Amino acid sequence: MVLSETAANIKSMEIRGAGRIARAAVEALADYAANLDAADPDTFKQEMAKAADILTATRPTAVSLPNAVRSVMRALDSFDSVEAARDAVLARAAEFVDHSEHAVERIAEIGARHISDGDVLLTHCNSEAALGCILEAHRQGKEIEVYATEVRPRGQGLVTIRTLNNAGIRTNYIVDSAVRYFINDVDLVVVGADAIAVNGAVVNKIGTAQIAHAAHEARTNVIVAAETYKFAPRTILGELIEIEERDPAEVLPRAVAEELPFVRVRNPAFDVTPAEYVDLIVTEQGAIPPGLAYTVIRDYLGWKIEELR
Ligand code: RUB
Repeated sequence: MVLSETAANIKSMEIRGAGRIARAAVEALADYAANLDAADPDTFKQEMAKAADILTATRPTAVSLPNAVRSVMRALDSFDSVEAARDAVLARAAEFVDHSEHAVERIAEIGARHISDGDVLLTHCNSEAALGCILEAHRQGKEIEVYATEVRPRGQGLVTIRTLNNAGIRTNYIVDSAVRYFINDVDLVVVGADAIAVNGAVVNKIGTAQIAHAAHEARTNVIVAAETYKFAPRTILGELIEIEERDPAEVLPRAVAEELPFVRVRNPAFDVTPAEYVDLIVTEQGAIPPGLAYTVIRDYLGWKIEELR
């Protein structure tokens, strides 16, 4: 797929979910590098940087996207030929995709350990990392039941219930606002993440914070399944994670909105769940309490506070 097509598909959410977005961006960068004609390594690098910017500008919240793109672009640090630079990009991109796929499998194995036989789970949105844990627990023969939310306005819950149904997992499909009504029937909330801040706050699909709040009130545990590249390094500089606000027409048809001049439709795609509502973050490197988010940023993303100026 050409770069502009991948960028458009990420923006329109044809490609969606933080992990898939990261892998698609990396593959698009590799494809771009493979076909890029450049007179010298500097021009090659400049053109690659422009391509990287187009991809990172598509959706602002999923930090997996800039983290993945940066990891490929770092391969371009110093080269004396275009061919060597190209090979380095292709190798790094393949390495990232491979790492990402293995990370999801590893998270599934680790996450499944936290799911017990007989558990009733609740998930929100459509996260391959969160679903990986649920599917793996089921594969291990644990008897589980799932509540899956509808996920207004884009309805990602439909993708989730199809996957759960195809696996033969007993599933209850509920509207987003029914979470508190059912939370006492739930043993464990399992969700994914688009970004995790240094203080352990988790950014995920809009509604996650309300769910985690209801779970906290009901003393129901919340686990977040997230690859280490979902951690946001720049939050150690005090930067906030930008929350994407999408087209109001996703919530209310434009024709109806035009009849209501005093009504402004707001459509944030994500929200922030405070660390105190999160019990565990399952990464491919192991499960950590949210308070240890900095260690992931330091040890796996290579950002050390003592090296920041
Ligand atoms: C998707 C979403 C998912 C995370 C994690 O939002 O919030 O929970 O991206 O997914 P959107 P994964 O549908 O707006 O992209 O575990 O697949 O990376």
